[in-house]
Amino acid sequence: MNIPIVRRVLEKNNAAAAENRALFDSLDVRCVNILGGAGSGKTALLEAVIPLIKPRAAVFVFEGDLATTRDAQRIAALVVPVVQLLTDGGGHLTAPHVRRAVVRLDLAGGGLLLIENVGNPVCPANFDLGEHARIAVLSVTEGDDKPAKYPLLFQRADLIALTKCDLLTHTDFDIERASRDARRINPTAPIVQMSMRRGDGPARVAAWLIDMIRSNERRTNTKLIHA
Ligand SMILES: Nc1nc2c(ncn2[C@@H]2O[C@H](COP(=O)(O)OP(=O)(O)OP(=O)(O)O)[C@@H](O)[C@H]2O)c(=O)[nH]1
Ligand SMILES: [Mg+2]
Repeated sequence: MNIPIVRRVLEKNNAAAAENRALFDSLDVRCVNILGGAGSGKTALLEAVIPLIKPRAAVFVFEGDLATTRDAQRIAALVVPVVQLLTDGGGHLTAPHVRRAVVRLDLAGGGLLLIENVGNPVCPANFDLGEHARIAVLSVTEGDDKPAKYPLLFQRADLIALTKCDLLTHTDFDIERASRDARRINPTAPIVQMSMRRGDGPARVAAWLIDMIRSNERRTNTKLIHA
């Protein structure tokens, strides 16, 4: 007798994520998943960082949202290939969703694929998309207790961006407290204080991303486009 088996959603997702990563590796594409709460400044970070990377490497963007193509339109204004991934109410992107979108881009020349996940500090952290690295975004207007309250988001991050630092004086956000809690969960990820309003931080994040592309190129022996 055949017993029906329903696999856990995460197991299915992890298998698809492994396939995505293998595909990205075969194409010399580095993929970065950008996660954080709604309105934390993910798209603003991309808008500030992409122009700094574009002269050095091909950049592609997936924009994850519940509805609208507004973020994709903001990215398209930077003249980089972008695909809007709509979840129609879902609170996170999944690896199969990313896989379906990959065919929309010509990734054959390699480069950097930046995926802005759905604005949500909880669910996206559970879903591997096949990325090589994660950036966790926390704005100072969200409160300094968030690294302790949403540990998975920060635990699995390779870089933590503290955004909207120009608003620090208008909040009770304590950078020391947030950093200490983040460090306890994740001792190694760099914590970058950013303000897209003032232009603080994007150069550091861009350098970190370019470094990541370079290390991969050293590994695979391919070359960066030099400006
Ligand atoms: N003061 C200040 N405002 C910022 C900064 N970065 C972003 N904002 C504002 O914060 C709001 C949200 O920014 P977005 O970049 O759209 O945030 P997001 O995380 O992409 O939002 P979702 O995609 O909806 O989750 C916008 O009104 C931005 O103008 C910053 O550094 N300083
Ligand atoms: Mg956005």
